[in-house]
Amino acid sequence: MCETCGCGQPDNQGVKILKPGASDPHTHDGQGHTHDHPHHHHDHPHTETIQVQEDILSANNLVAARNRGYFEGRGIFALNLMSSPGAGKTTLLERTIRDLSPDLPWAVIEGDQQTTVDADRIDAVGAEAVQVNTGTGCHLDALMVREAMAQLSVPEGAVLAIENVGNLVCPALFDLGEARRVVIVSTTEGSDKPLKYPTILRDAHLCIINKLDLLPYVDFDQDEFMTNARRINPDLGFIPLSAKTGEGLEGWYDWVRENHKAANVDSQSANDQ
Ligand SMILES: Nc1nc2c(ncn2[C@@H]2O[C@H](COP(=O)(O)OP(=O)(O)OP(=O)(O)O)[C@@H](O)[C@H]2O)c(=O)[nH]1
Ligand SMILES: [Mg+2]
Repeated sequence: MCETCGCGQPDNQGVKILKPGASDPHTHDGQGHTHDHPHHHHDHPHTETIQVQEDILSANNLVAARNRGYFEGRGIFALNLMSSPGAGKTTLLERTIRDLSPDLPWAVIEGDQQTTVDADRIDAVGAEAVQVNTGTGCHLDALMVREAMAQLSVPEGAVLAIENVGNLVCPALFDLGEARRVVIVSTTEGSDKPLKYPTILRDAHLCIINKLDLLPYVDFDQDEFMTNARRINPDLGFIPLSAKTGEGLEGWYDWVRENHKAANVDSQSANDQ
C-alpha cells in the first residue's frame, strides 16, 4: 500500500458513490479532492507507517467479513474483478451480462478514480450499477462496497460483480467480502507480469487472459505467462478469451454458472443450520 496515493485517507475522505449518469457538482479541481491538510512526508518514522497500514487493513477485514456474511446469507455470488487499467473488465462484463441475463440476474459496483463512464456502460446493457469514485485512492475497500450496496437493490441469488479500480498493486491487499477473486490480464501486457506483480495473483481463484484476438500482433507467450503465474499460485485457473470476438467466452460462462451455483448451495446450507 502506498503512502501518497490516497489509500489511507481517513474515513474514505473524497470518495463518492454515484448512480449512472450522475454529475458531480462538488468537483471543482478535476480531481474530486482538495488539499487543505498539511503533508509531512519526511517526519514519520517508518514504524508508524507500518502501524497505520496494519490498522487500516484490519479495520477493512472486519467490514469485509460483514459483507461476506451479508452476501452468503442472501445467496449473492460476489466477484472481485481486478486488472491493470484497460485490460477489458468492463467490456467483459457488458458482454457477459448481455449473454447471461435474464437467467442470471446481475448487479455491478464500478470503481474508478473519476467519472461514471463504466457504470453508464453497465446501465446501458440493463444491469443495476453504481459507481464508486475513489478520488485519489487506487483501490476499492470493504466500506466502499458496503456503502455502494446501500444504493443498489441486489436480488437474492444474483451475481454481484465488483469491478475494482484499474491497478495491479493495491486492490490485492483489500478484501471486499467477495467469494471469488478474478484477475484479468490482456495479451498486450507481457508474459512477465506475474513475476513483477505477484501479490495480485497470490489469492486469485481465476486468471482471465483477455484480448486473444491480438495474439498475432503482440509478443505474448501464453505458456510462459501461465508458468510464471503458477509459480506464484499453483492452484490458479486460467481462461483465455477475447471479450471482443467472443472466442473462449463459453469457458468463462461455465465458470460463472458453476461458482454461482456453489454460492447458492453454500448459502442454502448455512441458512438450514
Ligand atoms: N482487441 C480487443 N480489445 C479489447 C478486448 N477487450 C477490451 N478491449 C478494448 O480495450 C479497451 C479497454 O477496455 P475496458 O473494458 O474499458 O477496460 P477496463 O479494464 O474496464 O478499463 P478500466 O476500467 O479503465 O480499468 C477498450 O478499447 C476495449 O474495446 C478484446 O478482447 N480485444
Ligand atoms: Mg472498466
